[in-house]
Amino acid sequence: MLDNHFKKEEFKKSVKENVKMLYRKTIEEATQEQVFQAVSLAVKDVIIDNWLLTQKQYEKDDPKIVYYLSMEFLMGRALGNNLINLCAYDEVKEALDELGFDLNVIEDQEPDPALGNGGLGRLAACFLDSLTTLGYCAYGCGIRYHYGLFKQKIEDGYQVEVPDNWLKNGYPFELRRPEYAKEVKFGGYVKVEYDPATGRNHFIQEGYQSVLAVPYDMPIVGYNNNVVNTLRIWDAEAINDFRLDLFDKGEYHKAVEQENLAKNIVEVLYPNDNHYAGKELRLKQQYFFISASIQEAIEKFKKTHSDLHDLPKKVAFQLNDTHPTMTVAELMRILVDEENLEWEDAWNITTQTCAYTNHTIMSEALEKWPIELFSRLLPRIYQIIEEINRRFLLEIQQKYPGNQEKIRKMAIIYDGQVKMAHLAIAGGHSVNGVARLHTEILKKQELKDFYEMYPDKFNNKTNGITQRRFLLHGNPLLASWVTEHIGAGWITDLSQLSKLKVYADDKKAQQEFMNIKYQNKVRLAKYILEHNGIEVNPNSIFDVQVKRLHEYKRQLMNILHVMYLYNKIKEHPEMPFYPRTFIFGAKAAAGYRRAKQTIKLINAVADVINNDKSINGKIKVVFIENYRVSNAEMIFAAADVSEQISTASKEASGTGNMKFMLNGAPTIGTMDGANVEIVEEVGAENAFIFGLSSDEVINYENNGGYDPMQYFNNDPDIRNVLMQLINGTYSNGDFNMFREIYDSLLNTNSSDKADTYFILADFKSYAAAQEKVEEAYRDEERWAKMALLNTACAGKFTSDRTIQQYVDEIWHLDKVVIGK
Ligand code: CGF
Repeated sequence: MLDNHFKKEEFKKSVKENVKMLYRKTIEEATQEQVFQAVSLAVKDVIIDNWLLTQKQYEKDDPKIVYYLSMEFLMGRALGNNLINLCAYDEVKEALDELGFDLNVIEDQEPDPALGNGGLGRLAACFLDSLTTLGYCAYGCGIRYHYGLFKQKIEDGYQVEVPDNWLKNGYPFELRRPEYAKEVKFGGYVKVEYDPATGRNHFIQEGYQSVLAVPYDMPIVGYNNNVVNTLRIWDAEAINDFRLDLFDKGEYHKAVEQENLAKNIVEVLYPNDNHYAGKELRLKQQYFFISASIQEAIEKFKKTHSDLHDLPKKVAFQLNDTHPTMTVAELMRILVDEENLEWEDAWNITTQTCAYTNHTIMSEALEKWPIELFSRLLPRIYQIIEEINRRFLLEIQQKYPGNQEKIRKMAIIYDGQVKMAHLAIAGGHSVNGVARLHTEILKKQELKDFYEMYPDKFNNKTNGITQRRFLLHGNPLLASWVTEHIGAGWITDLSQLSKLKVYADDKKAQQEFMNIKYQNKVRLAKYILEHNGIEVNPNSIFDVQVKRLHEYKRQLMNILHVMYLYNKIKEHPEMPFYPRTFIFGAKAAAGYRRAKQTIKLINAVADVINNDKSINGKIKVVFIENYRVSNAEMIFAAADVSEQISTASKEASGTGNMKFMLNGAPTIGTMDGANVEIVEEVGAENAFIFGLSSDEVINYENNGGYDPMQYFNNDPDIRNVLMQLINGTYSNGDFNMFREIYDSLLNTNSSDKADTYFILADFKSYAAAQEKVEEAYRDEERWAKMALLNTACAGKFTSDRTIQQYVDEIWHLDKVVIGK
């Protein structure tokens, strides 16, 4: 470990050597980026020793392995996090100081590996951190997208997407492993050959195109335990770069086809969160990384085990949403076609090995692939799914004789489509939601029929976050304060935070806590000034909503409320008003029109309000460009108020809510997702809850009866705000700029449903909750107590707890101790 072996002079020497080797420069001549590369290589060198040790221990202990299969891993920067987990952050900072460099600036040189969209991908990253810190043998399996999630620029208030070329300068923490490359086949047809010796049919894919999946490994460093696990992301290369034989025959197109297939497959991450786009390339991406990962897992298993029936004892495949559901069919293909197992045996092995996590009930996120596309691209996999479906339907018929409705609702293949969630449920032994409320909604509503048929498969695993990144690294001042008060145990056992509760009424502790918050606000204010050119007052309330932009998350309600407050201040300049800074950060999927209009609206409102001298800076609105993991850490640390205002029932869990809480920001929110459990932990008096309940929302959705027009007609404040969307107040007189948003709320022009996310229904209770926030904030002691208690009660929301529950109830892994 760096901590034990860390020798400052040696480290400095190795950094200088690396600069020389890599760039033929002295350290004095090197740029900050070059020093970043050199420092990272020096750190990687230490990590590799532990990586090797971990492999040796795994070989010796032969523990059960979990493969966390995910299209997304939103890792964030690695250097700082690795140093934290190696317990070498302060030492390296010192070493760099002596070399004349600032570790913070060096960390800023690292591109944010943004191989994910939002919560789902960041969850996967937190899980790897926790698995490794807890000492479990785990592989993350994903895709090495050449372009991660786009970088967001704001031009004239609009989002502009800029490609994220994160590999441009080479990424120092990855390791190419061509020796583990796998062939993945697409297209062609299936030839059936009867083998009289065995009496079995053999299925052979012919006329296909193939690509070579080449893995790159990234180390995942456990906290202070010498364990290093692996995130294995697959890149695609052409099998034989250029088919010269075809070229000679004049078939130039065919010759380049294989190469193009390889190039395209891993080129870019689809920028959708909670939304399925149904693109052929996406299906290729899914099969590509799953086939390579499952082939590799089976090959690895067979090196030390002779009987594939033992697979479930040694291997768990966790499907992060339906994106990796192909696992079920690919595993069946390998077991039946390549390993010659009987179907029933293969099915038992598969269902005992696979488990599925559901992350959303949003219907637009449900993956359904047209049969035509699926069977053309993956002919053998499609046949296998047909057979799975045939047998599954027989099971349904046996259980519910004559019930066609059940077949219609539960079939894996129906109406010309392959339904991935149904395959994932049938093909695994566990289905979990990501917060208690979400799991209950799955059981009662969305997956009711499946729950009725397989009640034992269903379970809840409330999400969590890693405190190592989101407190220890992101908020060093608060982290040190916590350690001074309760010791450092919280770093690996977050439940110990509850020991802070005794300080809730302690004036000195309160002051220190709020002083740290203030310093973090100053740090963020500086960032905002540098990046947005907006001066914000660190003494104002920092009211923050950072997350993906989605209608159900209701950034629109937030900004409408800002407009409403502004109107009030303009009408009653004398009324008491505690200064507030409303901070937004959000990327919208590139093709998501309404979301992009909302970004424009936020920026337009910011423009008007921030430049209105008459309100004396009482309100400021800031839209932070390019919200991502690295600036998120700083934003959470500086927040006073955490906006978690989704329409109840729509946010499966949320994880930003937990990061705010950990950093001492009370929640203003609906009873949705994990907010419910946050309130349970911290107490309703330390949060600001408002709005329709999930039952009320679901009831309106199922039975109708919601009329947003009533709110418009009966409430002059609401009417006023909505009219400002179409009277040019925020658009330099352009009546049409925000017309679509207005229409979406009232729908004066079409027969579509209006205000699908119940913004007008919740608006006034949101405004009332916001008044309570102000009242509470004015009372310094009360606020300090609330903030401190939020941190003290955040123990449940560590991903260490979540992972331990996955281990105990789904994966059943063995703990490994290095050097035992
Ligand atoms: O997964 C989400 C997030 N948007 O990525 N879903 N997906 N798909 C949910 O909407 C969040 O509520 C959840 O916290 C996250 C991780 O489970």
